[in-house]
Amino acid sequence: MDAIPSSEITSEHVYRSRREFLGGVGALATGALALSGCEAATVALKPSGAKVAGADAKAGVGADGLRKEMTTYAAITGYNNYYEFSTDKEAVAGLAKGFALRPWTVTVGGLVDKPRTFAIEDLVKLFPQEERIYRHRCVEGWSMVIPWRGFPLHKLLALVRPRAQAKYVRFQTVLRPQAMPGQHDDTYPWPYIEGLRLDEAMHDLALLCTGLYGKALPPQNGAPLRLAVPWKYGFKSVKGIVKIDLVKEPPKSLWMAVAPDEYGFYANVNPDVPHPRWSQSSERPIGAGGRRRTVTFNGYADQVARLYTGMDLRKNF
Ligand SMILES: Nc1nc2c(c(=O)[nH]1)N[C@H]1C(S)=C(S)[C@@H](COP(=O)(O)O)O[C@H]1N2
Ligand SMILES: [Mo]
Repeated sequence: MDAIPSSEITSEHVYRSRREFLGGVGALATGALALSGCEAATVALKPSGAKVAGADAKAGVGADGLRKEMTTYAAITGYNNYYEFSTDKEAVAGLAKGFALRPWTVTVGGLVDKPRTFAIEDLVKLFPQEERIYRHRCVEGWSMVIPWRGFPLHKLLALVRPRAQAKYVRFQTVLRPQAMPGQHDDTYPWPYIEGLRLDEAMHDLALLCTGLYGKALPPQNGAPLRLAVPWKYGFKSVKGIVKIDLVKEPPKSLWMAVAPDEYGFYANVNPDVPHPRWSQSSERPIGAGGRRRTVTFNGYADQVARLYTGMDLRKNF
């Protein structure tokens, strides 16, 4: 892995200091950053190292046992799953370096009244960019805590006016084999496809990300536009988005096509449903050492459990 330029390290330091400052002026921070009732906000107001009632601040573990300390910029940008570039997590950043992010368009269509194609630079100007700290749990059993910048997906969907027949949202990653060496590996049916049920996509926690640690999103993290769905396994958080379609049927994701017995459509984080090849009951927080227990919906149950009332989450895994 390449050495991290000092400019980026400085930026992380400044970002963390700003967090601590905001954490110290609760009322202002609440107004500026918080989402009422969201764990994202709770985390945002407890910067690493800050004194938090009932928490082990040093270890970054809250009273609820959940990790709240942000993963370093170096780890978030140096340990990546982005199979279009490589299946080697530490090789992705190097291979993605210089990946062209302009021109870039995002087409939003399908069962909508107002289909549109946006130039990415216009799209990011349409909505205020928010900062949200989310936990990220990869299906492989590792986790991070990531300070994203972005805007809720529901704002974009509202703009195109989904029709009544639209029940699901399908996301498609860019197809650019000349710049993405992994797309020559035909074990995988490129382009990468992911999907959400429309009500999941409309949930305020579903975030379209444009930045990380207060700066532009690096290519290895899915620039210029990637999804973060923090209550689901990481593979649902599709990167390099060029197309979003409102559809009638559940989209077949790349992972469902490759291994339907291992990867379901829902992929909600669930410590009680093991992957066929490993347990999901605990996770390895990157940069923190040791293992932590994994929690249902990755700790976002209060916000999202209502989406699944009456569903058997073992069958709908
Ligand atoms: N297009 C695309 N999106 C993707 C992936 C991928 O290989 N291709 N990997 C997924 C997986 S498995 C994870 S864990 C996250 C990793 O995001 P990060 O590298 O920003 O942490 O991206 C997800 N989105
Ligand atoms: Mo993942």
